[in-house]
Amino acid sequence: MRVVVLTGAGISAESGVPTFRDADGLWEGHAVEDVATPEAFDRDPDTVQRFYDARRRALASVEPNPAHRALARLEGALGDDLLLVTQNVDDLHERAGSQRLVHMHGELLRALCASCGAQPMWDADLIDAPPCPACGVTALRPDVVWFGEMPYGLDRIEQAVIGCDVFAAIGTSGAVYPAAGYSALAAAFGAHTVELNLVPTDALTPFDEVRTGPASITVPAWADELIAAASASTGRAESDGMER
Ligand code: BV8
Repeated sequence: MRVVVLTGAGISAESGVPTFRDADGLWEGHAVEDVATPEAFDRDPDTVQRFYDARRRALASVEPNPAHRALARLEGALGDDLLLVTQNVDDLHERAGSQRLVHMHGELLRALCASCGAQPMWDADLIDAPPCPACGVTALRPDVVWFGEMPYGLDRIEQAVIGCDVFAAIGTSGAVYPAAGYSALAAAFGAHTVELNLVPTDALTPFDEVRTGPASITVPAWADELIAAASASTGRAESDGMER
């Protein structure tokens, strides 16, 4: 059973990482076009650097929650049959143990050198324009995909979505493309699609299954069902093998 999971800010909400579009969301204090576009960075780099410096610093005080840990357990059971795609730029999936992971919108803990293209791991502030470790030029920005920029890993993601049997969208409002189009793509290729969210989103192509509630409750329950199904099918295959 090949599974693709797409996560959004909602999976990290219970860890204390603010979402974007909920009541107390990140965009509440900032207009998106003022902090998450290349034009904003060109116009006012300090505001954008401070916005991401604050979010990078905040990572030190948050922990993965049971939803992140459940997806790491699911990877342990499914191995290469699971691909975890996240729109999130926090490192909570990694800290929970997930390894088969694509950060399609980049990572807070990585910088990007606008001069040489290096993407060094980075946990300090960028507001003081430190030199790039690779080329020495003071041209480091957050390695985060802004609106109008090409997300990372699109080919790998699309291949996995087209080939999967189950597609789950967890804690995402479905407001941003191309991520928001993956559930329809999966459905078009015959996958069973599941949404796990506090509230159902009005996706263009309705999900086959919707589980509402906080991710820390719904994701472990859903993951444990898949783990049980995967071990049952492995058990059947082994017993068939023994009977032959
Ligand atoms: C691009 C920066 C060219 C990082 C972000 C059609 C095709 C392709 C592109 C477009 C298109 N139409 C429009 C576009 C352009 C644009 C776009 O989508 N605009 C929107 C506004 C219409 N897309 C782009 O520019 C993308 N690049 O298109 O490149 C291209 C062209 C063709 C094909 C391919 C490429 C770049 C998009 C990336 C933008 N960067 N942020 C950062 O600062 O973090 S977007 C931002 O929103 C975040 O990255 C975030 O990941 C993303 C989505 O938000 P969510 O994660 O869903 O969070 P949100 O707050 O919205 O929702 C939270 C959800 O959680 C809610 O549903 C809530 O109910 C739920 N929840 C809350 N608490 C809980 C919970 N669920 C469970 N449990 C809880 N406890």
